[in-house]
Amino acid sequence: MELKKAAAERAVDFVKDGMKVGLGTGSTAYWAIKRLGERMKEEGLNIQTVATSKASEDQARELGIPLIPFAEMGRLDLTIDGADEVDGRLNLIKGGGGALLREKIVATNSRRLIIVVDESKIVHTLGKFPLPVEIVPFAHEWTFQALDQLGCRPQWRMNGEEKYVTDNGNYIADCLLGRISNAEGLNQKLNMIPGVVDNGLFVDLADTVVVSHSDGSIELK
Ligand code: ABF
Repeated sequence: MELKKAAAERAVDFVKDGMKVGLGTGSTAYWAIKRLGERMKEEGLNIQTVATSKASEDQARELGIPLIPFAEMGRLDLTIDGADEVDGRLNLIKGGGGALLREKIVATNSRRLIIVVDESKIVHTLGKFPLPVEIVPFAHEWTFQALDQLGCRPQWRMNGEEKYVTDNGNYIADCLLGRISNAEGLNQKLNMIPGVVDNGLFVDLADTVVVSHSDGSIELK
């Protein structure tokens, strides 16, 4: 927890008065949102935000952080979000928390994407973390088969006995790839399957990665 907090708080230093900021999702982004709320109180920081999940939206609302609707977000100055894996090229796997679609839309609409992670998320090659793929409910069995035929080893994400449902009303298949040698190619292949809404590969989207280390240091990549 302390490591996640340290990385998140360092990233919030990049937020300046008047910015439009994208709020990420997950237990690391949580600390960034909390710190933004503190800075608003302490310094009178004036920002507008959009949230990548209902959970983050609720947290922002509780802290009195102004939220703007997606339709009005325009281009964001900065987004701070977590990740499940980060490789040496700053490509990412995201979506373990189930918010990958909104996260990708918000990240793509941001001038700068800052990823906040502790050192455990840094990998040489992406893929050990199961890659989430968001799938529309219509004909989802067929889409699942298409993923299987691609060699993705998909498994439905479950919520008890039921399939997990995203904030957008879709399902998620987690793909047990092990090793992703060509993230860009796989990203394109997956998103060409009809029924796939998007997947958790974030290729060439992160501008800065803030990594907290167990020796107390913070690294900017
Ligand atoms: C979101 O939260 C996701 O894209 C990623 O799945 C997850 C990271 O979780 P945490 O910060 O809780 O480890 O950013």
